[in-house]
Amino acid sequence: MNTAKNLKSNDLSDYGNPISKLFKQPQSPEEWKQYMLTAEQIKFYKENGYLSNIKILNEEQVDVLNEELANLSEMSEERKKLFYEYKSNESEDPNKVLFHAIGGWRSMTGFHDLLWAPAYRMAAYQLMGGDFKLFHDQLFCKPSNHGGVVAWHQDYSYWTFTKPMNHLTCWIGLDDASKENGCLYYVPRSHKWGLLPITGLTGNMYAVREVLTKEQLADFDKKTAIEMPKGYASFHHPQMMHGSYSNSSDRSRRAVVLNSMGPNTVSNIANFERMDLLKDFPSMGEHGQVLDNKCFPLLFNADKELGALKKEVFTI
Ligand SMILES: O=C(O)CCC(=O)C(=O)O
Repeated sequence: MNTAKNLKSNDLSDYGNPISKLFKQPQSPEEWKQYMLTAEQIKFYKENGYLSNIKILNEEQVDVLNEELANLSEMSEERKKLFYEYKSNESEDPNKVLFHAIGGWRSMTGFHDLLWAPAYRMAAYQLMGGDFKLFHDQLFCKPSNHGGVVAWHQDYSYWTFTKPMNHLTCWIGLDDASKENGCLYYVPRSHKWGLLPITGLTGNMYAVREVLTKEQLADFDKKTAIEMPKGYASFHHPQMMHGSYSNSSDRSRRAVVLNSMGPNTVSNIANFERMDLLKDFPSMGEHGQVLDNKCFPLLFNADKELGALKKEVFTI
């Protein structure tokens, strides 16, 4: 069990630092080196819009997070209210199940501390090209045999209530992910297509096809499956076309997603037409205001963490 002692608040967003010993933090700039991405990896991300197979969690850490997920059914309604969104089944197919929740870091110690996983923080710093804040986290879990799809989409289509587009997604598997149990797929280089409209997340896998050009449709032939062992991550660009098929295998496919943003990201709610979706989200403040409250903690401060080493660290 991962315990955090002497916490006064049940709302873990009151803690802008790790609260347990689950992730050992580097104690010097030198200790960050072991997590650094190479220049080749950064180049790959830039060209293709994603970078996969980055180890973030060891077995013990995966087990702790999965135990917290297993205990979710017993969580009090009071605590569940800390989630920004909680859908036991978001699948539009009545025969399938897709658990999707946003904001789990506010009520589960392990998921809170995951935000400070050093391998995640270093890679995200390099791929974002600077200091960054938490935007939000997400859980996407497909049970064995009848796990639902996540339809092809671009993340930023859903996030236009913030600007500029300076976001990064990190998908971390909590089960070994393969084609059979519904792993993530990408269309390499699709981050250069420009922004597409929302066409639905959990119903028709191919709904997005209606808004694509002939060339973009042809690019789908190059789609690539991101098969990875549990504890490994794939990072992607906010305009990356991605999705995942159903799970009819006899294994579950659970994942946690960390969404980060640049430190000067502002609220862009003036013309946002889906404000109802944000009703339980942290306050977005006034239109044009920097997102700056306890729910958007700064996760990496390069001057503080890296000091003089900062000059040697490749970023995008
Ligand atoms: O876990 C999945 O299948 C989908 C995840 C996703 O859409 C994302 O990471 O942005």
